[in-house]
This record gives sequence, C-alpha cells and structure tokens, in this order.
Amino acid sequence: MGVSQLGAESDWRRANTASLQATFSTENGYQLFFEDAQQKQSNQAMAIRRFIQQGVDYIVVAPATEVGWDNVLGEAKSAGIPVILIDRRINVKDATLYSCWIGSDFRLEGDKVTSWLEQYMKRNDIKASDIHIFDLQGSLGASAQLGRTEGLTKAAVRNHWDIVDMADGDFTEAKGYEVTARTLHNHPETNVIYSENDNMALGALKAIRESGRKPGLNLAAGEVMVLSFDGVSKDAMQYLINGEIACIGECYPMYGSNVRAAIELLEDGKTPDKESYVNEGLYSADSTITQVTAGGKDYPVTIITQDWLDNRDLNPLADNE
Ligand code: GYE
Repeated sequence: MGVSQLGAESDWRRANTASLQATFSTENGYQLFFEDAQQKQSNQAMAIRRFIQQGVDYIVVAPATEVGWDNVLGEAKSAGIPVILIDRRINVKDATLYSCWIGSDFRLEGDKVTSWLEQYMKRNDIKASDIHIFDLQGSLGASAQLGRTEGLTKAAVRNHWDIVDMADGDFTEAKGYEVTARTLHNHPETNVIYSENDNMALGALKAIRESGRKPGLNLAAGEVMVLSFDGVSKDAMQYLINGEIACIGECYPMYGSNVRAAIELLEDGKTPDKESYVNEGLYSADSTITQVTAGGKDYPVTIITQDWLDNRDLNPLADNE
C-alpha cells in the first residue's frame, strides 16, 4: 500500500494518519509506504510516482488541492494500480482515474454551522446588522475550504450578513493567529470568526485575547464569537466547554476501516461505491440550540459536557459508515 498524506497541519490530519497507520499495519498483513507531502501537491505527485516504481497494489491519496491530478493519476492507471481518494476531492476530466472517494460533505458542514448561527441569533434577538464576520479560511483550493466557505457565503447572502474579510489561514494555528490578528486590527468591528478548522481557531483565540477582547457568545457585551470545524483537538473541545468557542461542525477523521473495506471489495473483484460520505454531527456546549437545518434536513446538536469529553474515545480503528 502506498499512502500519500497531504501533511500534518492539524489535529484532524494527525488523527487521520494514525487511523490509516493503525489499519494498514504489518500485524494486519500490510506493507505500508507512507509519505507526508507537507501541504504541497507537487510532493504528492512525486510520492505517487515512487509508489508506482515500488510496485504497490493500491494507492491511497488524501489530496492537498482539487486541481492538477490528471497526469499523475493517469500514470497510476496505466500501471494498473487502483487509486482510492480520501478526505478532499479532486477535479479530473476522467473519473476512471480513481476507484472511489471516501470523505466528508464540507458544504453540508458549513450549512450546519451557519444554521446554528442563524438560530442563535434568532433566539438571542441579534440582528443581521449586529454581526461582522471574518472568514478564516483553510488552504485555498482544498475541498474543505471550498465547501465551508461556500456554506458561509450562501448563508451571508440569505441573511444579509456582513463579511468583513476572508483570508487564508492554511489550516494551521500559526497562520490562523497571524491573519486573525491582522483582521482584528484592520476591522475592529469584527465580532464573529468563522474558522474553517480548530487549529486556526486556537490561533484566533490567542489573537482575540491579545487584542484586549474576550472570546465568547455574548456579542452584546463585545465578545468575539468563534465558530469552527473538526472537533478532534481536545484543546478546541475544552474551549467549547468553557464557552470560548461557540460551535464546532464535526469532521470525522478515522477513515482507516472505510478504506480497508473498499480494498477488500476490490480484492474480491467488486466495485466499491464511487463516493461515500462519513457521518458527522455538530457540537456545542450551549444547550439552547438543539437542532439545525441544512439542505432541507434537520440534524441534532450534540450538547457536550466535561464528562462527555473526558469519556470520549477517539479510536483510530473506529468505523464510520
Ligand atoms: O478540517 C483540517 C485539515 O480536509 C477535512 O484539513 C480536512 C481538513 C480538516 O487540516 O483540519
């Protein structure tokens, strides 16, 4: 097996890697070649070419960005090696360049989090003109960024929300801190930060405190509300319980067993579903919003407590179907 992981930029990514490594272990009968591309698609193309030379039976790719995959996946196809995509999507002319894709519905994640904000505003009598949102974006061109940003921009149009700025925080804490500090300085009216992952949210919290303001849900008192995605980092979940992050759209990282199931089907000469989504929820410690609506469907909000967090088991071998 050759696994081309895009990087190690976040807690989500590290959990995703742990799940793949635990599943495709020597004890489980696999020989795994694992390569970390350090967030560069060009490194992924090199890794895939090495896997082809090594003569692996399967290639798993967690792609950094959506575009630029036609050539290298064409080479894998010519070599007769099935490619399984996980997490983010790719944009290729020929869909037969990969066997299947397993990942999250990032637009739906964005719709759930913005629906939470809509409901929170309604319940607390916050007018559209009272909020000024900064979109702290993930690595530009990554599906997780595209879908989550789209969720926000669609909700902003619908609700007449003001988006003061959008900037690339590259899904990292350091970059998230840097661009949030700049935005709070240039747009002091900012009072909602829509952080497209938890690690950037941790950076944003630091920038908020340093600016002399307080992260929290009480906009009338001048607090800055942070909304986020993933729900993997224990620190981020703790901030959620403490009321410094308002809501987190879950993004599920443990795909190892789902990928294994797809490979077992291929081994049996069967065809796995071309696309499959993992199940995801929404987390908040505020107990007033219990349900959100996205894409015409209702989703429950998981109200988390310290007990819940202390007992949570993020097992790298867990299953999510
Ligand atoms: O949300 C973020 C990461 O593509 C789902 O990438 C992934 C995203 C995840 O680094 O933390």
